[in-house]
Amino acid sequence: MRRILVTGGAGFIGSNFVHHLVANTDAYVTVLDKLTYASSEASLAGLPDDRVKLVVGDIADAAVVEPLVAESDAVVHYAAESHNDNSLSDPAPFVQTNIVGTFVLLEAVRKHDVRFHHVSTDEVYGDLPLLDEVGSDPKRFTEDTPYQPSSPYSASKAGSDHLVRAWVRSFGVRATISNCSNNYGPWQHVEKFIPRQITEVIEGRRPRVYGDGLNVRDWIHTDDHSSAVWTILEKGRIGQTYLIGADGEKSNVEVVRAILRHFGRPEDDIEWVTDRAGHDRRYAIESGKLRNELGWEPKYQDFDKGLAATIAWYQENEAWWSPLKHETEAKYAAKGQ
Ligand code: NAD
Ligand code: TDX
Repeated sequence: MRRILVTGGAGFIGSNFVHHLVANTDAYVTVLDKLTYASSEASLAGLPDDRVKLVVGDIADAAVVEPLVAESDAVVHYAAESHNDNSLSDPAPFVQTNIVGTFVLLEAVRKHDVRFHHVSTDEVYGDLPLLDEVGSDPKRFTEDTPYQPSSPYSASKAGSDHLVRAWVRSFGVRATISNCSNNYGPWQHVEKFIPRQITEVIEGRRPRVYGDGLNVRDWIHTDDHSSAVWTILEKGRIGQTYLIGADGEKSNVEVVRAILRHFGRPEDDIEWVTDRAGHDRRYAIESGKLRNELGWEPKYQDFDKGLAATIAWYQENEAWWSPLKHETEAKYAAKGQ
């Protein structure tokens, strides 16, 4: 796998994977990215020109996709519309990019018999009850959990997963799928929960928490997501799905309190705002298959340490996120969030 096409490689997680490839493999990387509002060319700065090339284009455009796939040994597919709140305001680009875009890529890898890895989310499984609602049964998602997506975003990702599974079974496409839990780390857009709260506090406002704040997310550092995807690409069995998670369950209010503590602010200095429609209650990943079968382990086992490093990164990179902040907050303000 010398030549790897990374779709969405100028986004938060895709760009982290490109850095991972350059640092840990001898692969040549082509990034195909439409450079939407969520992308950041700066996240790819400093990478060697003779190893990484950026092509600006749409994954739903077969004329762009086909020749790039034809010259690749593998495609790792990150490109997506990724934010649940946006999918509630305007679902159309989610269906177009996440479903139609994945279809176009699948047709190209089928034609040229190229290895494909599809990056997806645990949200395709819907949600779980909170632990105190189920007593002693700490149920988590596994590869066998039935699909039950809640939002236009998660439904579009579920649709894309189903397309990949069908292309494997019907056409023999050499594909794997991973479904990962919530990522955090540098270069995440300020619309997302952790960067939004860090930057609200840096700008002197209160963190803004939806509903009762008891919703649980299973946090993983994006470096660990990248090493897991590379492990699956190298060693995963064709046609298989692997869940990626690092045992990082935390309620939203716990995360916000950790951020406030870090800045020496009172732990109850929270702005409680309108809940998200259809808000999933709890996500939790059982990642035994990936760990036992492929020998993967996360490096970031200490959330507080990973969070402190992420806060430091946002403090040092205000020039990057500050221009994105105003427009993002204006959109939230219009919805009372
Ligand atoms: P992101 O929004 O930060 O980045 C998405 C990238 O895709 C951007 O660079 C954007 O320009 C590009 N893109 C969007 N539409 C495109 C199109 N039509 N053609 C080409 N490029 C296009 O997203 P992210 O958080 O980095 O997520 C990356 C992938 O990982 C997504 O598939 C997402 O579903 C999945 N995922 C994300 C998380 C998470 O916590 N963020 C967790 C699990 C899975
Ligand atoms: O301001 C906020 N306040 C708040 O309480 C925001 C932006 C979010 N939240 C809550 C909603 C969720 O319970 O925080 C939690 C995390 O929210 P997001 O960052 O929007 O993530 P989530 O909806 O869980 O989805 C994320 O993880 C799975 C990614 O955005 C998806 O791309 C990925 O598939």
